[in-house]
Amino acid sequence: MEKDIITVTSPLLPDLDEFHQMLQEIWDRKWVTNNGEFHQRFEAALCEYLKVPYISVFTNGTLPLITALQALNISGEVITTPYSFVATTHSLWWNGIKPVFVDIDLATGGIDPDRIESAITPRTTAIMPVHVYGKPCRTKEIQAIADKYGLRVIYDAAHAFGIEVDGRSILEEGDMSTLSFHGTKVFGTTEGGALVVRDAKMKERIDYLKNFGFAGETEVVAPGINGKMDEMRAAFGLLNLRQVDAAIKSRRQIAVRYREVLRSVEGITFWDDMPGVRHNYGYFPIFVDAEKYGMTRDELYFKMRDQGILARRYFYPLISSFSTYRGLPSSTRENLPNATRMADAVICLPIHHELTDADQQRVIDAILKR
Ligand code: T4K
Repeated sequence: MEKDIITVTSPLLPDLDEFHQMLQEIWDRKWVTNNGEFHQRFEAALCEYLKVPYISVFTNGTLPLITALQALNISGEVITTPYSFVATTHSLWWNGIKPVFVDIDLATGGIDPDRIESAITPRTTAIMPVHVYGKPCRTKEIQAIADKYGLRVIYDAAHAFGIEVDGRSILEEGDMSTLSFHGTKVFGTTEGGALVVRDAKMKERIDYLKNFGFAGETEVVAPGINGKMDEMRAAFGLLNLRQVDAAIKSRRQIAVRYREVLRSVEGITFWDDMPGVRHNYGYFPIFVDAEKYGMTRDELYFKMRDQGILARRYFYPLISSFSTYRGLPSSTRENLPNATRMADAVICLPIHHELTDADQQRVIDAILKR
């Protein structure tokens, strides 16, 4: 029955009356998209909340990746990881760039900086790391390599809304960072996304690129795309910004409870908070060691599913194993032992702002009673 289903996440929804009032304003203005008032207010509010200087909002979290690569004229080969959502690598493919997969670091799930240099060739132009689950990558080491070889760094920070390290936004790392505001994220606008950039000139370029390349009524300065966010979603985002802190707080309580109970379960591991990091608890991945736990990851996953608990195996299978990418020289299991291991062990448990104690207990019981 529908009410018995526990989903991995649930969208953060604004108060309907407040949303209706904002819709009324849009109706009154008769201005629905193309850098409208809510769009401008949303960008300003995001800069303040996220502590970043310049942001450009988009209609989803994939177009910012594609646009970042365009804006920085990235070509040839880009180093990335296969432990992500397919959109990361697809953005390279859509720009005619060859992805070069480098293995991840088991402590962060992000790219292992120690393995980057050996993957650099004369065709390498950039690195695209992923702050997977919002866990910060080893950004200092990545930047040092990028500086040494003159490479750009574009972070896929789709999961990293509001993540700070020692009070500084993680989105300030590298040349650019992208965000996803998909409904499944901690902070959402139904569909949506953003690109965080360092200076006003680049923000202007991005704004052209997401508007077909138009720089004025009659001038097109680049082959841009349509990535503009409409007024309805900008209004949705403005309202959600008011409640995202409360949502993160609720998610944190759920993470704390999972850790308390699961710490003593043999064969189940997970990550603790990192010192100095403000986390957003967007995901709660656990890793199943079949031998110690007495059940494989998939056995546990399907058992939960049978009980109506829709946990997810993010990110299994690895991107490198999908048919488009399987034939790449860097896609072998031998090249990607940690990513393979993590993808084979992971289950992301249900975590969201509305998960009840009773439902969380059902998830816990499913794991404990094996
Ligand atoms: N880079 C990374 C690292 C990403 O993770 C993503 C997206 C991107 C880039 C690209 O950003 P976007 O272009 O998507 O903005 C979801 C999302 O569609 C996707 O945004 C996300 N990553 C990915 C990790 O997960 P699915 O296929 O898992 O979604 P779905 O429809 O199965 O939903 C999962 C659960 O969420 C459902 O069981 C119930 C709940 N849900 C979902 C929706 C859509 C709701 O309760 N309400 C809803 O409206 O992909």
